[in-house]
Amino acid sequence: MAYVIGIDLGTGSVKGLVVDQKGTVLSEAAENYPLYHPQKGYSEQDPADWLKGTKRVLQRLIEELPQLKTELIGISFSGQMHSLVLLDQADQPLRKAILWNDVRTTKQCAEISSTLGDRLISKTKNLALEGFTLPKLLWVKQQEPEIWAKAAHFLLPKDYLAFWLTGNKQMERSDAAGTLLLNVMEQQWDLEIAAEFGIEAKLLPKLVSSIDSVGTVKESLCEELGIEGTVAVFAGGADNACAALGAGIVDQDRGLCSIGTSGVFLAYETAEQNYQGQLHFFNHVIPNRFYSMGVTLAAGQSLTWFKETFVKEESFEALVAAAAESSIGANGLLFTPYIMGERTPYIDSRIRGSFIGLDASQTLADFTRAVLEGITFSLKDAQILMEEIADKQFKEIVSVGGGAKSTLWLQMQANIFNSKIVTLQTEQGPGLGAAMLAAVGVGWFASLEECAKAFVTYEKEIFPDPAAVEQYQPIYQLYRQVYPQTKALCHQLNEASWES
Ligand code: XUL
Repeated sequence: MAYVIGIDLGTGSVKGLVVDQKGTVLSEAAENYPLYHPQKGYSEQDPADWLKGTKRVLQRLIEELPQLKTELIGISFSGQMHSLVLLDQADQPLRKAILWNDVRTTKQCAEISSTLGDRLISKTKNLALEGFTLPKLLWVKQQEPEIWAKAAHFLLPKDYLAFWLTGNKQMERSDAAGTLLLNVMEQQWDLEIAAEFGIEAKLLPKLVSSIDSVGTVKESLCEELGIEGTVAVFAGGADNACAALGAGIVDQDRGLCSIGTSGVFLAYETAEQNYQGQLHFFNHVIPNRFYSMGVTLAAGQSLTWFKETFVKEESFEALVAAAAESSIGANGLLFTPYIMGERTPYIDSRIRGSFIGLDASQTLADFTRAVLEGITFSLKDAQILMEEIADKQFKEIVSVGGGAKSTLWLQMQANIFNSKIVTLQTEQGPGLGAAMLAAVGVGWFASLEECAKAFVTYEKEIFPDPAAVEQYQPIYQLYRQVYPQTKALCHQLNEASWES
């Protein structure tokens, strides 16, 4: 038997999955690591923790399945996007990694937008957001010149992991797309942008594609782990692209709705689109393909906040199931999930959420239902942009994460998106996408599409109820008015100081 491992280097933990040629997951292991917040808005991680965690994951997988020592043939990765790893001449990290959810770079984003003007969207297909990598590079250059002077290479988290495993440095394109230094359609570094911001070309790593081989696991590591064979390492992909692959988003027929802490609505793209930065637009892990994506910053987080604040003792399952006692439109209550600011369709870090239409007759069930509906409406905003700007017509939407765990919420998605919803038989997230990259890399399949046919199985199918679809339409139109009508108020609240 032969096996591959998919490693998902996330923000909270690193997870590993052992997969065989049929796509069966034989074993899983995960290791957590800390997040550092040295100042408000800062979010950092120690790259050494990623390596320690990954080594432990590999050790645990090998302990559980000792045949991996001789039968493991390939490894690939999925990684948190955008986070900056800066290395010196001797390939040592110069500082902690500055993560995708770090928001210290507002000034650098403004500088990028004003310097590049229209070129920003035409070349990178995205707007300058605090989370992306170029603003982080500029921040280090401006705020930590002594570190910048020693910078010899920059990598993204999973590329650093590939370097640790193989000794070879490169950056893979679906991740490079999130740096704002890649010309997304040409799939090459944009040397004009780099030069404009004083980033020397030698800092930019060699670009590779997701299924490209980037070497083999180093001998010293094989010895430490007890691996006797040769293990090929493949470049891997950005976590959202790998999650899409693992959910079978390999053509235009299927969209993806993923509700975790944040929520993502994602579509496969074959060509350039004119989203003007309202949606993210990145390279897919499938060669020469792309994906567009809308992000609701606090999707599952809105529900968690609501539960923890008002009904801590209740379980999620019971709380969500009880929302069935309410009805479409939550008895006149609307919720907007902007409790952490928003990305799509409004890039606004100062907007905040609201409950609108509070009435003395409303119950806990109405409030819970309003939260579920608000999160789903927010993801529909991305779907509408895809339909209106790119004429997308999804045959079905794959629902994963928290939104796929409740029958009520699944039916709500079908009614609000007005689309058939499907769920996955076993949900493995981006780690399965990473394993699929390795599976194609080692030659088990001729293409990622072929691998998806073999590895991804759908389970439930939920169809929209035409009467409910109609009832939701005017409610969604009201929801769309909440942002413009609360924006000024929220910005003023945000600026006001309530300290006495
Ligand atoms: C995408 C983004 C996040 C990270 C999380 O633009 O910022 O989804 O990839 O890992």
